[in-house]
Amino acid sequence: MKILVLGGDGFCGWPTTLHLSERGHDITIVDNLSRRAIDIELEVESLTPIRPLGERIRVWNEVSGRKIGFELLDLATEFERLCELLSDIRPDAIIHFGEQRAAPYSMRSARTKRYTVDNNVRATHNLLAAVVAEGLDPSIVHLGTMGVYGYGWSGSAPIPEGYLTVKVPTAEGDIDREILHPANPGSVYHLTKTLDQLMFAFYAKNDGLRITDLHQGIVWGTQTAETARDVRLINRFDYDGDYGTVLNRFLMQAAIGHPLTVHGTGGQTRAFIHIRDTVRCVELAVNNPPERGDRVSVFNQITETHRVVDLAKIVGDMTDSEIAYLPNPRKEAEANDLVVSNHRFLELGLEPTTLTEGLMDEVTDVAGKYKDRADVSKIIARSVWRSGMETSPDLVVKS
Ligand code: NAD
Ligand code: USQ
Repeated sequence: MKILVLGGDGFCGWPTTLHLSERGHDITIVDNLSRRAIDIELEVESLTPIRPLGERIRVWNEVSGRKIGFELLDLATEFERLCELLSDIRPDAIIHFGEQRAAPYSMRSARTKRYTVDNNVRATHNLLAAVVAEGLDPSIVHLGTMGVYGYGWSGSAPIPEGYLTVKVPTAEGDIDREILHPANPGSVYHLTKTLDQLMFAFYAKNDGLRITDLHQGIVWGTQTAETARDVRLINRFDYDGDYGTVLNRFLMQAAIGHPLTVHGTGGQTRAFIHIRDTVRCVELAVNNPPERGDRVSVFNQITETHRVVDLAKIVGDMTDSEIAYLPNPRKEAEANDLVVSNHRFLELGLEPTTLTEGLMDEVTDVAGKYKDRADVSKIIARSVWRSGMETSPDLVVKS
């Protein structure tokens, strides 16, 4: 298949690109390298030494014999160029990872809130409008987030895959209707994913676009079989207070002897998936698109759920690390239930990588190996959800 990977230089996009290229697909990456620019803005680097995208692509060609195309393009602002690219390539599938994805970064300031909305909403809408304008019929696979559902709204009821059956009272009695699950975003970033959902629903209904929305949990791990083939193909590993996600942060903190930074009580329950399962799920979604005229196909792309404090205890016990309970910089429930239905991927044959597999390898092979690259002053999360909220001072000071 000819596949465009939007955001193919990022943490999920790069390993997905290599996974699909290895399986013989003809891939073109579209990326404006904004994630690398944000590293410069935040004065932080991936813990792993990622190479420039051109070098990554050349090395992949050397080790696999396969070619990957690259178009430096801003999805949010370069609509005409996007149309030209679509009409030149006429892709069979488009995988859309190309958005600003950190909740803390999206809450940092009025500027980053506006950037996140402008970037994400325009990128998604430009893609949909360009596909329609060019008269194409690719299957579109978008990376959404579990955070569109919010946390705790439905108590212990399992979160369904996208749609909820509700009873609508009428004069003739109740009628059953399936509606998009109510949106309950917890940050401006998560808000943009709920807006994406509405755009997808509209374009599926009005234009018959074939769209799959993958509500993915928090991704952990770093490497896949393909990114591990040469050190120059290594995937990025974010550990800073804005972009680092909770489990990878704990793994990195354990590796450098930093206390594990639990926000609040750690009673927040979240859904998780290993990066190796992310790439497999995206492949399954590309191979199982909806039909023209179908509603948006939604999968919950998660393999397990855990409380943050339990993750800290697992990592702490394994590595003899302390746990630090810090003021929570976010406005979120102290504790929540989370039961998630994920049977659609399991039925398609996904065999999940569980947390117990590979956790220690991550600490030693990745976080431990590159620990000297860590800047400890970037660890504490300082982007607050409302001005005036308390944050922790640094727990470890640079020597
Ligand atoms: P990332 O920031 O590492 O990668 C995103 C890529 O998109 C970057 O390379 C960036 O340069 C590019 N990009 C952003 N805006 C663009 C634009 N306007 N034009 C062109 N390129 C643009 O993020 P990631 O962790 O790989 O996440 C990818 C997708 O998966 C995101 O949409 C995110 O919301 C979703 N997701 C990620 C996680 C996670 O834990 N990482 C979990 C659930 C969902
Ligand atoms: N947390 C800590 N300590 C830390 C970091 C985080 O206790 O050092 C807590 C947070 O307060 C939060 C939870 O861990 O309660 C998860 O935070 P996170 O940064 O790991 O994840 P989140 O902000 O939700 O965002 C990440 C990705 C985002 C994706 C989302 C999937 O950055 O792109 O959409 O996970 S989900 O959470 O399922 O919506």
